[in-house]
Amino acid sequence: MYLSRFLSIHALWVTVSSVMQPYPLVWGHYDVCKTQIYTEEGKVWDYMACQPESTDMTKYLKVKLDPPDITCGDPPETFCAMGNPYMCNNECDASTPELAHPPELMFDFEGRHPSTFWQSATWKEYPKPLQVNITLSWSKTIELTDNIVITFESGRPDQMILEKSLDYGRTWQPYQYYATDCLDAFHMDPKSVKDLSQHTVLEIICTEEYSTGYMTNSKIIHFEIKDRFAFFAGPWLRNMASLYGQLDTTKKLRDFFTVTDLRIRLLRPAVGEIFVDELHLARYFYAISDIKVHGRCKCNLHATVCVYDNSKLTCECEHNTTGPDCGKCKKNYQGRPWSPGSYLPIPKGTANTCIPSISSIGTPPKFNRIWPNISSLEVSNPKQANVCDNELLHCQNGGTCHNNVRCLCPAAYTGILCEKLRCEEAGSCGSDSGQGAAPRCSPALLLLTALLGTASPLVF
Ligand SMILES: [Ca+2]
Repeated sequence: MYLSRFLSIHALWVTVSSVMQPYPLVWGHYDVCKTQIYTEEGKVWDYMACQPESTDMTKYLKVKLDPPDITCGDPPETFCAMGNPYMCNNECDASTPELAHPPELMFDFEGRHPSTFWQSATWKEYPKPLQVNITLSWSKTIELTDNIVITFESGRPDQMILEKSLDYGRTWQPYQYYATDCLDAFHMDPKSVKDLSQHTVLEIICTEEYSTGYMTNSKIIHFEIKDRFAFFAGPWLRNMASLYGQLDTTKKLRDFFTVTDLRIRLLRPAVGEIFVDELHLARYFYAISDIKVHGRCKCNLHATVCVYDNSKLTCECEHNTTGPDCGKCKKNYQGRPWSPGSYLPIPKGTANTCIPSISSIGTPPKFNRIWPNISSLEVSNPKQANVCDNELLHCQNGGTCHNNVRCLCPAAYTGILCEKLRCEEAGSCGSDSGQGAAPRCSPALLLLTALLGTASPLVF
Protein backbone atom coordinates (compact mmCIF):
# COMPACT_ATOMS: atom_id res chain seq x y z
CA MET A 1 0.00 0.00 0.00
CA TYR A 2 2.91 2.28 0.68
CA LEU A 3 3.96 2.20 -2.96
CA SER A 4 0.40 2.74 -3.99
CA ARG A 5 0.27 5.88 -1.87
CA PHE A 6 3.66 7.03 -2.97
CA LEU A 7 2.81 6.45 -6.59
CA SER A 8 -0.49 8.26 -6.22
CA ILE A 9 1.43 11.26 -4.96
CA HIS A 10 3.85 10.82 -7.79
CA ALA A 11 0.98 10.54 -10.24
CA LEU A 12 -0.54 13.69 -8.81
CA TRP A 13 2.75 15.48 -9.21
CA VAL A 14 3.09 14.28 -12.76
CA THR A 15 -0.41 15.50 -13.50
CA VAL A 16 0.23 18.84 -11.85
CA SER A 17 3.61 19.24 -13.45
CA SER A 18 2.26 18.31 -16.85
CA VAL A 19 -0.31 21.03 -16.52
CA MET A 20 2.22 23.54 -15.24
CA GLN A 21 5.04 22.65 -17.57
CA PRO A 22 4.70 22.59 -21.31
CA TYR A 23 7.75 20.29 -21.39
CA PRO A 24 9.28 17.92 -18.85
CA LEU A 25 11.26 19.59 -16.11
CA VAL A 26 14.37 17.67 -17.03
CA TRP A 27 14.81 16.65 -20.59
CA GLY A 28 15.45 13.05 -21.34
CA HIS A 29 14.06 11.67 -18.08
CA TYR A 30 10.85 10.45 -19.65
CA ASP A 31 8.81 11.29 -16.57
CA VAL A 32 5.74 12.69 -18.31
CA CYS A 33 3.47 10.72 -20.66
CA LYS A 34 1.53 13.62 -22.08
CA THR A 35 1.28 17.34 -21.79
CA GLN A 36 -1.16 19.94 -23.04
CA ILE A 37 0.05 22.27 -25.70
CA TYR A 38 -1.59 25.15 -27.45
CA THR A 39 -2.01 25.09 -31.19
CA GLU A 40 -4.10 27.06 -33.65
CA GLU A 41 -6.83 24.51 -33.01
CA GLY A 42 -6.72 25.16 -29.27
CA LYS A 43 -5.48 22.97 -26.44
CA VAL A 44 -4.42 19.49 -27.49
CA TRP A 45 -2.46 16.70 -25.89
CA ASP A 46 1.10 16.08 -26.91
CA TYR A 47 2.26 12.54 -26.18
CA MET A 48 5.75 11.39 -25.30
CA ALA A 49 7.58 8.27 -24.19
CA CYS A 50 7.48 7.84 -20.42
CA GLN A 51 8.63 5.43 -17.74
CA PRO A 52 8.30 5.02 -13.96
CA GLU A 53 10.98 6.33 -11.66
CA SER A 54 13.73 4.00 -10.60
CA THR A 55 13.16 2.81 -7.05
CA ASP A 56 14.15 0.23 -4.42
CA MET A 57 12.57 -2.93 -5.80
CA THR A 58 13.23 -5.10 -2.74
CA LYS A 59 10.02 -3.77 -1.17
CA TYR A 60 7.95 -5.56 -3.76
CA LEU A 61 9.57 -8.97 -4.07
CA LYS A 62 8.77 -12.40 -2.72
CA VAL A 63 11.71 -14.39 -1.42
CA LYS A 64 11.92 -18.18 -1.52
CA LEU A 65 14.69 -20.36 -0.13
CA ASP A 66 15.61 -23.79 -1.36
CA PRO A 67 15.92 -26.02 0.56
CA PRO A 68 13.09 -24.38 2.48
CA ASP A 69 14.35 -25.46 5.90
CA ILE A 70 17.90 -24.20 5.38
CA THR A 71 17.55 -21.19 7.70
CA CYS A 72 19.36 -21.73 11.01
CA GLY A 73 17.71 -22.08 14.38
CA ASP A 74 15.35 -25.03 14.04
CA PRO A 75 16.62 -26.79 16.06
CA PRO A 76 18.77 -24.13 17.76
CA GLU A 77 22.47 -24.40 17.09
CA THR A 78 25.62 -22.62 18.07
CA PHE A 79 28.00 -21.27 15.47
CA CYS A 80 31.54 -20.02 15.57
CA ALA A 81 33.16 -16.87 14.30
CA MET A 82 34.79 -17.66 11.00
CA GLY A 83 38.09 -16.06 11.87
CA ASN A 84 38.32 -17.76 15.25
CA PRO A 85 37.09 -21.36 15.57
CA TYR A 86 37.22 -21.13 19.35
CA MET A 87 34.72 -18.30 19.53
CA CYS A 88 31.60 -20.44 19.43
CA ASN A 89 29.31 -18.64 21.78
CA ASN A 90 26.86 -17.40 19.15
CA GLU A 91 23.48 -19.02 18.96
CA CYS A 92 20.77 -19.15 16.33
CA ASP A 93 17.30 -19.99 17.62
CA ALA A 94 14.33 -19.55 15.31
CA SER A 95 11.87 -19.49 18.23
CA THR A 96 13.56 -16.54 19.97
CA PRO A 97 13.17 -13.30 18.02
CA GLU A 98 16.49 -11.84 19.25
CA LEU A 99 18.36 -14.96 18.13
CA ALA A 100 16.44 -15.74 14.92
CA HIS A 101 17.76 -14.95 11.44
CA PRO A 102 14.79 -15.23 9.04
CA PRO A 103 15.06 -14.34 5.30
CA GLU A 104 13.24 -11.01 5.65
CA LEU A 105 16.27 -9.62 7.50
CA MET A 106 18.00 -9.44 4.09
CA PHE A 107 15.58 -6.69 3.07
CA ASP A 108 14.91 -4.67 6.23
CA PHE A 109 16.22 -1.17 6.81
CA GLU A 110 19.97 -1.27 7.32
CA GLY A 111 22.26 1.25 8.93
CA ARG A 112 21.94 -0.18 12.43
CA HIS A 113 24.68 -1.91 14.42
CA PRO A 114 24.96 -4.76 14.60
CA SER A 115 23.36 -5.56 11.24
CA THR A 116 20.31 -7.78 11.03
CA PHE A 117 20.82 -10.78 8.78
CA TRP A 118 19.52 -14.06 7.40
CA GLN A 119 21.68 -17.03 8.26
CA SER A 120 21.78 -20.60 7.02
CA ALA A 121 22.37 -23.73 9.06
CA THR A 122 26.07 -24.55 9.45
CA TRP A 123 27.99 -26.96 7.22
CA LYS A 124 27.66 -29.82 9.69
CA GLU A 125 27.01 -32.34 6.91
CA TYR A 126 30.38 -31.75 5.26
CA PRO A 127 31.54 -33.09 2.77
CA LYS A 128 28.00 -33.01 1.38
CA PRO A 129 27.85 -29.58 -0.28
CA LEU A 130 26.12 -26.78 1.58
CA GLN A 131 24.06 -25.17 -1.17
CA VAL A 132 21.22 -22.68 -0.99
CA ASN A 133 19.12 -21.02 -3.69
CA ILE A 134 17.63 -17.66 -2.81
CA THR A 135 14.97 -16.70 -5.35
CA LEU A 136 13.63 -13.16 -5.56
CA SER A 137 10.39 -12.88 -7.56
CA TRP A 138 8.48 -9.80 -8.67
CA SER A 139 5.77 -11.46 -10.81
CA LYS A 140 6.38 -8.52 -13.11
CA THR A 141 9.06 -7.57 -15.60
CA ILE A 142 11.38 -4.99 -14.14
CA GLU A 143 14.33 -3.13 -15.61
CA LEU A 144 17.43 -2.91 -13.45
CA THR A 145 18.88 0.56 -13.15
CA ASP A 146 21.62 0.20 -10.56
CA ASN A 147 24.05 -2.39 -9.27
CA ILE A 148 22.71 -5.41 -7.44
CA VAL A 149 24.55 -5.36 -4.12
CA ILE A 150 24.67 -8.30 -1.72
CA THR A 151 26.25 -7.85 1.71
CA PHE A 152 27.53 -10.97 3.43
CA GLU A 153 28.05 -11.22 7.17
CA SER A 154 29.82 -14.56 6.97
CA GLY A 155 32.57 -13.92 4.49
CA ARG A 156 31.79 -13.93 0.79
CA PRO A 157 31.08 -17.37 -0.63
CA ASP A 158 33.80 -19.32 -2.40
CA GLN A 159 31.40 -20.14 -5.21
CA MET A 160 28.21 -18.45 -6.24
CA ILE A 161 26.12 -17.91 -9.38
CA LEU A 162 23.73 -15.04 -9.86
CA GLU A 163 20.97 -16.02 -12.27
CA LYS A 164 18.02 -14.25 -13.87
CA SER A 165 14.71 -15.25 -15.33
CA LEU A 166 12.63 -13.37 -17.85
CA ASP A 167 9.68 -15.75 -17.73
CA TYR A 168 8.63 -15.77 -14.08
CA GLY A 169 11.06 -18.50 -13.06
CA ARG A 170 10.33 -21.07 -15.75
CA THR A 171 13.78 -20.77 -17.32
CA TRP A 172 16.99 -19.34 -15.90
CA GLN A 173 20.12 -17.87 -17.40
CA PRO A 174 23.36 -17.11 -15.59
CA TYR A 175 24.02 -13.41 -14.99
CA GLN A 176 27.45 -13.70 -13.41
CA TYR A 177 29.68 -16.32 -11.82
CA TYR A 178 31.61 -15.56 -8.64
CA ALA A 179 34.42 -17.73 -7.33
CA THR A 180 37.66 -17.66 -5.41
CA ASP A 181 39.06 -19.66 -8.33
CA CYS A 182 36.98 -19.35 -11.53
CA LEU A 183 38.95 -21.94 -13.46
CA ASP A 184 38.63 -24.54 -10.75
CA ALA A 185 35.01 -23.85 -9.91
CA PHE A 186 33.44 -23.15 -13.31
CA HIS A 187 36.18 -23.83 -15.91
CA MET A 188 36.09 -20.16 -16.83
CA ASP A 189 38.90 -17.65 -17.06
CA PRO A 190 38.48 -14.94 -14.44
CA LYS A 191 37.38 -11.58 -15.78
CA SER A 192 36.24 -8.27 -14.47
CA VAL A 193 33.50 -6.12 -15.99
CA LYS A 194 36.23 -3.61 -16.79
CA ASP A 195 37.65 -6.16 -19.24
CA LEU A 196 34.45 -5.90 -21.30
CA SER A 197 33.58 -3.34 -23.97
CA GLN A 198 30.53 -2.07 -25.84
CA HIS A 199 30.81 -5.10 -28.09
CA THR A 200 31.18 -7.70 -25.36
CA VAL A 201 28.94 -6.11 -22.74
CA LEU A 202 26.49 -9.02 -22.84
CA GLU A 203 29.17 -11.61 -22.12
CA ILE A 204 28.57 -13.68 -19.01
CA ILE A 205 31.75 -13.63 -16.96
CA CYS A 206 33.23 -15.30 -13.90
CA THR A 207 34.79 -12.83 -11.51
CA GLU A 208 37.18 -13.42 -8.62
CA GLU A 209 36.96 -9.79 -7.59
CA TYR A 210 34.51 -10.39 -4.76
CA SER A 211 35.17 -13.90 -3.64
CA THR A 212 38.36 -13.88 -1.70
CA GLY A 213 37.91 -15.05 1.85
CA TYR A 214 36.96 -13.35 5.06
CA MET A 215 40.34 -11.66 5.43
CA THR A 216 39.51 -8.99 2.88
CA ASN A 217 37.97 -5.84 4.18
CA SER A 218 34.76 -5.95 2.24
CA LYS A 219 31.64 -8.02 2.68
CA ILE A 220 30.04 -6.89 -0.54
CA ILE A 221 29.33 -8.51 -3.90
CA HIS A 222 28.18 -6.45 -6.87
CA PHE A 223 26.49 -7.22 -10.11
CA GLU A 224 27.69 -4.23 -12.05
CA ILE A 225 24.83 -2.58 -13.91
CA LYS A 226 26.35 0.91 -13.90
CA ASP A 227 29.71 -0.21 -15.23
CA ARG A 228 27.85 -1.81 -18.12
CA PHE A 229 25.80 1.35 -18.71
CA ALA A 230 29.06 3.30 -18.69
CA PHE A 231 30.21 1.61 -21.90
CA PHE A 232 27.53 3.67 -23.62
CA ALA A 233 26.95 6.65 -21.35
CA GLY A 234 30.53 7.39 -20.32
CA PRO A 235 32.19 6.85 -16.92
CA TRP A 236 29.96 9.33 -15.07
CA LEU A 237 26.83 8.28 -16.96
CA ARG A 238 26.54 11.80 -18.33
CA ASN A 239 25.67 10.79 -21.87
CA MET A 240 22.45 8.95 -21.07
CA ALA A 241 21.15 9.86 -24.53
CA SER A 242 23.69 7.51 -26.02
CA LEU A 243 22.66 4.73 -23.63
CA TYR A 244 18.96 5.26 -24.32
CA GLY A 245 19.68 5.23 -28.03
CA GLN A 246 21.39 1.87 -27.71
CA LEU A 247 18.67 0.43 -25.49
CA ASP A 248 16.13 1.53 -28.06
CA THR A 249 17.78 -0.09 -31.01
CA THR A 250 19.26 -3.21 -29.44
CA LYS A 251 16.60 -5.46 -27.96
CA LYS A 252 19.19 -7.88 -26.60
CA LEU A 253 20.83 -5.10 -24.62
CA ARG A 254 17.50 -4.01 -23.20
CA ASP A 255 16.54 -7.58 -22.32
CA PHE A 256 19.89 -8.03 -20.60
CA PHE A 257 18.85 -5.55 -17.92
CA THR A 258 15.28 -6.87 -17.71
CA VAL A 259 14.22 -9.58 -15.24
CA THR A 260 11.14 -11.03 -13.58
CA ASP A 261 13.17 -13.00 -11.02
CA LEU A 262 16.69 -13.21 -9.69
CA ARG A 263 18.25 -16.28 -8.14
CA ILE A 264 21.33 -16.28 -5.95
CA ARG A 265 22.83 -19.75 -5.98
CA LEU A 266 25.19 -20.17 -3.04
CA LEU A 267 27.32 -23.18 -3.91
CA ARG A 268 30.14 -23.19 -1.37
CA PRO A 269 30.50 -21.04 1.73
CA ALA A 270 33.53 -18.96 2.56
CA VAL A 271 36.20 -21.21 3.97
CA GLY A 272 38.95 -18.64 4.28
CA GLU A 273 41.66 -21.24 4.01
CA ILE A 274 42.61 -23.88 1.51
CA PHE A 275 41.20 -26.77 3.53
CA VAL A 276 37.96 -27.11 5.37
CA ASP A 277 38.54 -27.46 9.10
CA GLU A 278 36.48 -30.58 9.74
CA LEU A 279 36.77 -30.25 13.49
CA HIS A 280 35.03 -26.89 13.49
CA LEU A 281 32.29 -27.09 10.86
CA ALA A 282 30.17 -24.61 12.82
CA ARG A 283 32.45 -21.93 11.32
CA TYR A 284 30.97 -22.43 7.87
CA PHE A 285 27.58 -21.06 6.86
CA TYR A 286 26.03 -18.28 4.79
CA ALA A 287 24.78 -15.04 6.28
CA ILE A 288 23.43 -12.11 4.27
CA SER A 289 22.52 -8.82 5.88
CA ASP A 290 21.35 -6.86 2.87
CA ILE A 291 20.39 -7.18 -0.78
CA LYS A 292 19.91 -4.09 -2.91
CA VAL A 293 18.01 -4.19 -6.19
CA HIS A 294 17.15 -0.92 -7.88
CA GLY A 295 14.98 -0.81 -10.95
CA ARG A 296 11.72 0.22 -12.44
CA CYS A 297 8.63 -1.53 -13.69
CA LYS A 298 8.89 -2.25 -17.37
CA CYS A 299 5.95 -0.45 -18.94
CA ASN A 300 7.24 -0.26 -22.52
CA LEU A 301 7.54 3.53 -22.21
CA HIS A 302 3.77 3.86 -21.86
CA ALA A 303 3.44 4.70 -18.12
CA THR A 304 5.08 6.70 -15.35
CA VAL A 305 3.14 5.01 -12.57
CA CYS A 306 3.46 1.45 -11.35
CA VAL A 307 0.93 0.46 -8.69
CA TYR A 308 1.56 -2.10 -5.94
CA ASP A 309 -1.76 -3.57 -5.02
CA ASN A 310 -2.64 -7.00 -3.64
CA SER A 311 1.08 -7.80 -3.60
CA LYS A 312 1.27 -7.23 -7.33
CA LEU A 313 2.98 -4.60 -9.44
CA THR A 314 1.06 -3.27 -12.43
CA CYS A 315 1.80 -0.41 -14.81
CA GLU A 316 -0.87 2.25 -14.95
CA CYS A 317 -0.90 2.45 -18.72
CA GLU A 318 -1.28 5.59 -20.79
CA HIS A 319 -1.29 6.06 -24.56
CA ASN A 320 -4.39 3.81 -24.87
CA THR A 321 -2.36 0.74 -23.93
CA THR A 322 -3.19 -1.94 -21.39
CA GLY A 323 -1.79 -5.07 -19.73
CA PRO A 324 0.65 -5.43 -16.79
CA ASP A 325 3.50 -4.08 -18.96
CA CYS A 326 1.31 -1.91 -21.24
CA GLY A 327 2.11 -4.56 -23.81
CA LYS A 328 -0.98 -4.27 -25.96
CA CYS A 329 -3.53 -1.79 -27.22
CA LYS A 330 -6.77 -1.26 -25.35
CA LYS A 331 -9.90 -2.69 -26.84
CA ASN A 332 -11.17 -0.43 -29.59
CA TYR A 333 -7.73 1.17 -29.91
CA GLN A 334 -6.23 -1.21 -32.39
CA GLY A 335 -6.10 1.13 -35.35
CA ARG A 336 -2.48 0.13 -35.85
CA PRO A 337 -0.29 -2.59 -34.35
CA TRP A 338 0.89 -2.06 -30.77
CA SER A 339 4.41 -0.80 -30.44
CA PRO A 340 6.54 0.13 -27.42
CA GLY A 341 7.39 3.77 -26.95
CA SER A 342 10.79 4.84 -28.14
CA TYR A 343 13.49 6.81 -26.32
CA LEU A 344 14.21 8.48 -29.63
CA PRO A 345 14.35 11.23 -30.61
CA ILE A 346 15.98 12.58 -27.47
CA PRO A 347 14.69 14.17 -25.26
CA LYS A 348 10.97 13.38 -25.43
CA GLY A 349 11.05 10.15 -27.36
CA THR A 350 8.10 8.86 -29.33
CA ALA A 351 4.95 7.71 -27.59
CA ASN A 352 3.70 5.35 -30.32
CA THR A 353 0.21 5.68 -28.92
CA CYS A 354 -2.46 3.18 -29.79
CA ILE A 355 -5.07 4.80 -31.99
CA PRO A 356 -8.76 3.96 -32.15
CA SER A 357 -9.85 1.13 -34.37
CA ILE A 358 -11.62 2.58 -37.38
CA SER A 359 -14.47 0.14 -36.77
CA SER A 360 -14.92 1.37 -33.19
CA ILE A 361 -15.75 4.82 -34.46
CA GLY A 362 -18.14 3.14 -36.71
CA THR A 363 -19.22 2.53 -40.17
CA PRO A 364 -22.81 3.73 -40.22
CA PRO A 365 -24.44 0.32 -39.50
CA LYS A 366 -22.31 -0.26 -36.38
CA PHE A 367 -22.81 3.28 -35.28
CA ASN A 368 -26.56 2.92 -35.67
CA ARG A 369 -26.45 -0.12 -33.48
CA ILE A 370 -25.02 1.80 -30.54
CA TRP A 371 -26.72 5.13 -31.19
CA PRO A 372 -30.13 4.30 -29.66
CA ASN A 373 -28.45 3.44 -26.38
CA ILE A 374 -26.35 6.54 -26.13
CA SER A 375 -28.62 8.36 -23.73
CA SER A 376 -28.29 5.53 -21.26
CA LEU A 377 -24.53 5.21 -21.53
CA GLU A 378 -22.36 6.10 -18.60
CA VAL A 379 -19.81 8.54 -19.85
CA SER A 380 -17.19 6.95 -17.68
CA ASN A 381 -18.04 3.43 -18.79
CA PRO A 382 -14.55 2.18 -19.56
CA LYS A 383 -15.84 -0.50 -21.91
CA GLN A 384 -17.46 2.00 -24.21
CA ALA A 385 -15.19 3.44 -26.84
CA ASN A 386 -15.28 7.17 -26.85
CA VAL A 387 -16.44 8.75 -30.04
CA CYS A 388 -14.53 11.85 -29.06
CA ASP A 389 -12.32 12.48 -26.05
CA ASN A 390 -10.43 15.71 -26.70
CA GLU A 391 -7.24 13.70 -26.59
CA LEU A 392 -6.86 11.48 -29.58
CA LEU A 393 -10.26 12.01 -31.05
CA HIS A 394 -10.97 15.60 -31.89
CA CYS A 395 -14.23 16.76 -33.33
CA GLN A 396 -13.40 18.43 -36.61
CA ASN A 397 -14.35 21.66 -38.29
CA GLY A 398 -15.43 23.44 -35.15
CA GLY A 399 -17.49 20.57 -33.75
CA THR A 400 -17.60 20.11 -29.98
CA CYS A 401 -17.42 16.89 -28.05
CA HIS A 402 -20.58 16.09 -26.09
CA ASN A 403 -20.21 13.62 -23.18
CA ASN A 404 -17.57 11.75 -25.16
CA VAL A 405 -20.24 10.04 -27.19
CA ARG A 406 -20.89 12.42 -30.06
CA CYS A 407 -19.65 15.52 -31.79
CA LEU A 408 -22.03 18.43 -32.07
CA CYS A 409 -21.30 19.73 -35.58
CA PRO A 410 -21.72 23.18 -37.14
CA ALA A 411 -24.56 23.31 -39.66
CA ALA A 412 -22.37 22.82 -42.71
CA TYR A 413 -20.75 19.62 -41.42
CA THR A 414 -21.80 16.16 -40.53
CA GLY A 415 -20.22 12.79 -39.81
CA ILE A 416 -19.15 11.20 -36.58
CA LEU A 417 -16.29 13.66 -36.15
CA CYS A 418 -17.92 16.40 -38.25
CA GLU A 419 -15.47 15.39 -40.91
CA LYS A 420 -17.90 15.56 -43.84
CA LEU A 421 -19.45 18.46 -45.62
CA ARG A 422 -23.17 18.13 -45.31
CA CYS A 423 -23.60 19.11 -48.95
CA GLU A 424 -21.18 16.38 -49.95
CA GLU A 425 -23.32 13.77 -48.29
CA ALA A 426 -26.35 15.16 -50.07
CA GLY A 427 -24.40 15.25 -53.36
CA SER A 428 -25.17 18.94 -53.75
CA CYS A 429 -21.75 20.56 -53.36
CA GLY A 430 -21.16 22.85 -56.30
CA SER A 431 -17.59 23.24 -57.56
CA ASP A 432 -18.05 27.00 -57.72
CA SER A 433 -19.98 27.47 -54.52
CA GLY A 434 -18.74 29.23 -51.43
CA GLN A 435 -18.28 25.80 -49.89
CA GLY A 436 -15.43 25.29 -52.31
CA ALA A 437 -13.15 26.97 -49.83
CA ALA A 438 -13.53 23.99 -47.52
CA PRO A 439 -10.90 21.34 -48.05
CA ARG A 440 -12.09 18.44 -50.14
CA CYS A 441 -10.06 15.84 -48.34
CA SER A 442 -11.38 12.32 -48.39
CA PRO A 443 -13.28 11.43 -45.22
CA ALA A 444 -10.73 8.73 -44.51
CA LEU A 445 -7.85 11.22 -44.54
CA LEU A 446 -9.80 13.62 -42.39
CA LEU A 447 -10.49 10.84 -39.95
CA LEU A 448 -6.85 9.83 -39.83
CA THR A 449 -5.84 13.42 -39.22
CA ALA A 450 -8.39 13.57 -36.46
CA LEU A 451 -7.13 10.41 -34.85
CA LEU A 452 -3.52 11.46 -34.88
CA GLY A 453 -3.99 15.02 -33.80
CA THR A 454 -0.58 16.40 -33.02
CA ALA A 455 0.66 13.10 -31.72
CA SER A 456 4.03 11.69 -32.50
CA PRO A 457 5.03 10.67 -35.99
CA LEU A 458 3.41 7.52 -37.27
CA VAL A 459 5.50 4.45 -37.59
CA PHE A 460 3.66 1.61 -39.27
CA1 LIG B 1 19.34 -6.58 7.35
